[in-house]
Amino acid sequence: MRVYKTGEIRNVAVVGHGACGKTSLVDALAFVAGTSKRHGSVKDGTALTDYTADEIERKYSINLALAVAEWLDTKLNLIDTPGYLDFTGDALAGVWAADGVVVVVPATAGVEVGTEKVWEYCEGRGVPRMFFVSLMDKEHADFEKVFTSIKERLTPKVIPVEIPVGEGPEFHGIINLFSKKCHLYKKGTKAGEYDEVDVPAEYQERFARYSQELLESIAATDDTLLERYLGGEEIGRDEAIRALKAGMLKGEIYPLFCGAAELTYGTRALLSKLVELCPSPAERSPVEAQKWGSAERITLQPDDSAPFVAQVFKTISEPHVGDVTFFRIYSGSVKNGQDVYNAPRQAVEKLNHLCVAVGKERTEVAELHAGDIGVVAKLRDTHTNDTLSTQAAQIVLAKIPFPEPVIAVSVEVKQRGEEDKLSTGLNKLHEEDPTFHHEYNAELGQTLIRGLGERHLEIVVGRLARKFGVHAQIGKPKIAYRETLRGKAEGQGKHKKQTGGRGQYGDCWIRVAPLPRGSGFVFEDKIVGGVIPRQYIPAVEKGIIEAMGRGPVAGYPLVDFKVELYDGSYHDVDSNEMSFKMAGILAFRNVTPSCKPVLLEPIMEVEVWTPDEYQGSVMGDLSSRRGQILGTEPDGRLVKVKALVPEADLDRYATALHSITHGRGTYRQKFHAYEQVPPETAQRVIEARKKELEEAKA
Ligand SMILES: Nc1nc2c(ncn2[C@@H]2O[C@H](COP(=O)(O)OP(=O)(O)OP(=O)(O)O)[C@@H](O)[C@H]2O)c(=O)[nH]1
Ligand SMILES: [Mg+2]
Repeated sequence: MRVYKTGEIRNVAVVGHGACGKTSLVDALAFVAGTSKRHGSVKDGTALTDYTADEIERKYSINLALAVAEWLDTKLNLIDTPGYLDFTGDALAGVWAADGVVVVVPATAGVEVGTEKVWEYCEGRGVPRMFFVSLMDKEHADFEKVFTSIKERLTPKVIPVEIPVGEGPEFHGIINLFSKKCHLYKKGTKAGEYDEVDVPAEYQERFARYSQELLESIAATDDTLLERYLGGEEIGRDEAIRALKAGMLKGEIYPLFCGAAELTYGTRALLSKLVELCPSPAERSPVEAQKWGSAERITLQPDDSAPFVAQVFKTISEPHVGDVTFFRIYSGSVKNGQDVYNAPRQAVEKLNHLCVAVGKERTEVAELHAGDIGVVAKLRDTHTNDTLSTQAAQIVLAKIPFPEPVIAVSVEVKQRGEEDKLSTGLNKLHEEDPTFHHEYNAELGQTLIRGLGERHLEIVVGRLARKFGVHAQIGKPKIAYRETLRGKAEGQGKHKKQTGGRGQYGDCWIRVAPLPRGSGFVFEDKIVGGVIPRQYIPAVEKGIIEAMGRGPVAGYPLVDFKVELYDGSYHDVDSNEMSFKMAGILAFRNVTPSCKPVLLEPIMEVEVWTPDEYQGSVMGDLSSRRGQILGTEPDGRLVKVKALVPEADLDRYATALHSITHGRGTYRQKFHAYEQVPPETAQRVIEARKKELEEAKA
């Protein structure tokens, strides 16, 4: 593959809801362009950009992947992204690295949740977009319906540049509104070949209507053009294309194309339009960056003479290779083998074997120009979202705002002794995938992993086994229960041991009383007349603090109570700190069971956003989770439901919400307070805990 200059590059992300045909489209574009020699298929596991073992097995995309289509002396860097929301981090990364986006919408289903999500990402990045109505050959394909659904759910600024001839199994041609020609495909066409004919008579009326709409929409993006158009002047094709491109850059118009990637129908026209309409890296709106360690803002010039600045938007670790890093150059150029600098990590990295990627194949190149996308293996200290620059320039880009995890499960190794390997593996996986998080919770004695959905975490566990040889199983995260007291009591703790030589003697009397929620633990020294010598009083407190880690109800930490130390006795020879600490522990254990102890559980404040048709089901479900609805209010096109729900009843809530709202609901939760567990639930918790403590002992 030859090296392309900035003006000859187009970085295009292909995004859309799951299974809308993105991977098939990318494969077809690379094949029809001739860059890829085989027309692969998702079903057969041969698609260019679904090449990892996980993807071949499951037949859907998990990682973003690159392909190249060389067309009209231009290199299209095609970024295939996963559609499932569990992997939406990669869709966002793809949009981030691109200068233009193809939003794929299936002719059979129209706009779906995943389409709305990626649309949001595109809006956030302000990147020019076009639509591709895919699967036109499938049963129930309906072009008009999809066009309407885009207008209603995404943007009124969408405008068809092509219209299909036939739909579903009858789909066999595409009319181009610019060329005023119709392309008819022969059954069994290999690479999108067609016969060019005049617009068929029965399509003349539709053609005229859509052509007028297209011209009006384009003219509306430019005042002088509009004036001329209204004055009855003819707008030529080239001029219209130029205006369309300019309108796309301003986010004022979104052209729509159609086809069937598996049959390669519509792919040639799309390739040409990607070259013509997407901005080259030099034409996109400038990207801002910052000098490392200072507030100085810099506008990056997509120009070979500027300092090298690139952002890592994806890392994937491959068997026998290690980490493979995908980066997008925002300014400057880079040569194979060149040293670059990762300023925040103060690491020099050598770009050995600088490559471009086409699916799993990597081709070494001598250099890459400003704006291009490159791939390099075996960097030492560089991870996803890092900026690579030069030691002289030390520039950093704003980070890609990856989504926060919504679901947590616990993991534990199946084989004892593999804990270290587990934590190394989890660290590596987080560096690859910033939407995956993990932590060890010492209180619960559990490792928790967090991600964007159950499927996401399943894949992570699969990777742990495959890449790091750690076999782990997932489970329910434990709940950090607490205990508190509702009554007062007093009593003694006495530690006395007479062994051969010097004995042990400590004796104390305490009064225990509840405190308001959130007060913590208060210790009061009420000893008079030195019945316990000064130096032993802190030892009593220490004993109680140690003992309160295991409360009287079920061995959970006891909170919000006061202890008054008011009496005791000592022995001249046998008393020491250790003995008084033991006395404190014993006193706590003797007295607290008489203080009406109760179990507390964490209550979360949950905010759910749902389309209003699911509001009733969402609220019903929250109530069935012992939730208390606080209120509802409209929020944009959605309704926000606010509720207090015990954490114990929110296990895998993301999955439940997804199914209740057909994927359209989202939620956020934060800790609200500890509240008493109702008696029937408490009984269950206590029994489960007893079993757990016994197992831990065994
Ligand atoms: N009939 C028909 N089926 C297609 C076409 N393109 C793709 N498909 C099928 O649609 C399914 C999904 O295609 P993919 O290309 O994997 O879709 P995707 O958008 O990459 O899916 P995710 O990666 O899961 O988001 C596969 O079974 C394809 O074989 C097409 O043009 N016509
Ligand atoms: Mg895919």
